[in-house]
Amino acid sequence: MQVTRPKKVEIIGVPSDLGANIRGANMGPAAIRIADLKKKIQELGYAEIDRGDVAVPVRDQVPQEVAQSKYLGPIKTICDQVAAQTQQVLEAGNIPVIIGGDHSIGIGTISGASSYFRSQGKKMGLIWVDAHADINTPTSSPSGNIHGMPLSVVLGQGHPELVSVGGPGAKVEPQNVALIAIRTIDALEREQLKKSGITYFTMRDIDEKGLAKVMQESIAAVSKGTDGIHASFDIDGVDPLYAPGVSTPCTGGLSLREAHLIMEMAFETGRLTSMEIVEVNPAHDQGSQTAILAVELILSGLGKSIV
Ligand SMILES: [Mn+2]
Repeated sequence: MQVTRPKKVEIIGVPSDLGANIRGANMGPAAIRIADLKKKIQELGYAEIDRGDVAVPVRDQVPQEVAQSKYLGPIKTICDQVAAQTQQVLEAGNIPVIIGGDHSIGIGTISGASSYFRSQGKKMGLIWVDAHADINTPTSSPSGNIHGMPLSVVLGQGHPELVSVGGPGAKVEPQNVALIAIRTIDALEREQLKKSGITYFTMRDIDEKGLAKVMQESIAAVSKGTDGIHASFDIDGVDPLYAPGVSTPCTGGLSLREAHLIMEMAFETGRLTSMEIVEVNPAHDQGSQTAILAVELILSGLGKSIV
């Protein structure tokens, strides 16, 4: 007889917008919770533990020299905490769901998940959904904002303080990374992307191939030789028509159903071990539309299906 343990989801809130120059993503975790995240996860049949929010300094209280460093020190401290918590949840056999917060927090989530797999001599794959490539380095970035750099960092490049979160070096291998829905890339970042060795699909690729095919190819890449998959879903990957509450909206994005299909197909691999939804910015939202979408995408990633 098959014995199944009760499935448990653990929420980690990361109310930080320090990685962005546009403010407001720090309110994302509150808006996502208010959109009934807990209740809806429970309705899906999971036990749910909310671990609360990771400590984040108040932006207006941070000294000016730290602000000029683009909040590098505080972001490192935040990511260290996120990494430790993500690893703890995986070690407990539970599913970490991280709610942001700007995308710099992905340095923490991915480093923590990677530490868990590496401690067992295993590897993980990474599905990254985004309008932007987030693969800038301090030398390629026009703005220096750290939320444009997390993918580079987890591939082992960029600020050494951030690369060292959760242990030294790259946290994922480029052949196990799939970047989906990109459509706005900085000039020097384009070179970074091309030489990175990751699999990437622009919106044009999605137009031509269809999202199901893009996901099949993505899943093949992130599954090769790995034992788990982390989904890092930047809500700005979705078209602003459906997700207006973001800091950096880009038209020409994913439709509502394409966004869901990504999470549904990721769940169906049976190996989606952790996920995060980032860049919900309630200061730019229309009503709670974007926070509600964030909850719905999490549910698709946890196995909610139409029938
Ligand atoms: Mn992003």
